Amino acid sequence: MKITNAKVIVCSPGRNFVTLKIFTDQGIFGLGDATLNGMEKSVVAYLENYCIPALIGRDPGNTEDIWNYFYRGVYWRRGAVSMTAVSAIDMALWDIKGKVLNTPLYNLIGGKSRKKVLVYCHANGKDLDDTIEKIGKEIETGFKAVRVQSGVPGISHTYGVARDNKFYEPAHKGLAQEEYWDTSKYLNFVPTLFSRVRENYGDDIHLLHDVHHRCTPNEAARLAKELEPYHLFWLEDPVSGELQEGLRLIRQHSTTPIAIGEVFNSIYDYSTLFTEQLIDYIRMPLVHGGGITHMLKVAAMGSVYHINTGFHGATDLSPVNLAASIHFNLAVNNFGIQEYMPHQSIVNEVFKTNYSFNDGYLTIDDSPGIGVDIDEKKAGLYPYSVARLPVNRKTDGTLFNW
Ligand code: CS2
Ligand code: MG
Repeated sequence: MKITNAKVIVCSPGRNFVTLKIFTDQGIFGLGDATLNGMEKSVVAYLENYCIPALIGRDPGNTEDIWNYFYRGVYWRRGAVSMTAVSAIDMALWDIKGKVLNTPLYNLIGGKSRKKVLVYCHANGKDLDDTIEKIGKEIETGFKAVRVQSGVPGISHTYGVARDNKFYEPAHKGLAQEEYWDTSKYLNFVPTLFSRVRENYGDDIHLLHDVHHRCTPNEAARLAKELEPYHLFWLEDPVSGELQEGLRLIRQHSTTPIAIGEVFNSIYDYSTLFTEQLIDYIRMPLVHGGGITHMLKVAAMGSVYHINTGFHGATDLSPVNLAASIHFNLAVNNFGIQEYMPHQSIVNEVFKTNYSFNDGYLTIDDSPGIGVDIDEKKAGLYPYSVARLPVNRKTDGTLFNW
């Protein structure tokens, strides 16, 4: 079997998505998600100029060799743009493998370790009362785990909170907007928020929170310690993860579980975090973490150190990535939780999906491969439009992590 061609489909049903479609000489094709929010066109250029010409003529069954060709074989390897391209190629090849063998992806990577995939949703409100109300609605919808983000008194736009009371979508149309940030106001507010949430909804609901890289290790240690009484499922990205050793300080001071890595793209971003058991959950998703081939190794290494998966799953990751993640989550033993931010309904006009949500869990049908298709005609109706993530400054104007 040979790869005959591949193409990149860029569309924007409500938000931008990049999809790689790989064709074979047996009429079977595979799909991979290649979306890197706000940097879509860089991945498109890398796939079109470098990867696709090198894919043609290869046997799509050789997923390990092809993965290494685009990782080890590339002198300028790693980085978000290249790893998103590698991920898309790998995902599409596993999709083809499943279709050739007429079996769903999960069967190729261990079969089902569980019946369904626990997910968490987002609840975010403009202030404390609004957030409390939003959490109630998510619990009524059936969610067993809720990520809680709230507007902070004294900060005009906080990460993760929808503007104009619409639902929260990462990225805004046009070039990057600037936001302002005040860590001390944030740190003073968050424990009160979680105390109110537990008071209102009790101990059974799983609660998560995303710091979005905004604390120093010392500030993060304070926060993790002060949140201990509210038993979070996890505290996410308490610090930006570049300095892996920085996580030691948080660990020494608190038992609040830590999730990190939605911006990581390699097993080496995790090495110290794993071997020193500094975290509890892997956030790096299939779409940016090298696809199924690499993430199987990351999950396996994590399992040695009691670390579970908790993949990133915001709306800027396409339905192809979500479906592939459900297969993966069904299969690996050390699955923890999956982020599930349902896509706008317009997305389902373009992507034909095979998963469903019921009572806090996602399941997937038995279509071969990943099981998602793309309607290219419909995709053509929604052309790419420039959208960027915000840039963040401290209140005095100093540039800061977003
Ligand atoms: C986030 C995302 O879902 C999350 O945990 O941190 O909203 C993230 O900011 C976006 O996916 C960035 O594109
Ligand atoms: Mg996050």
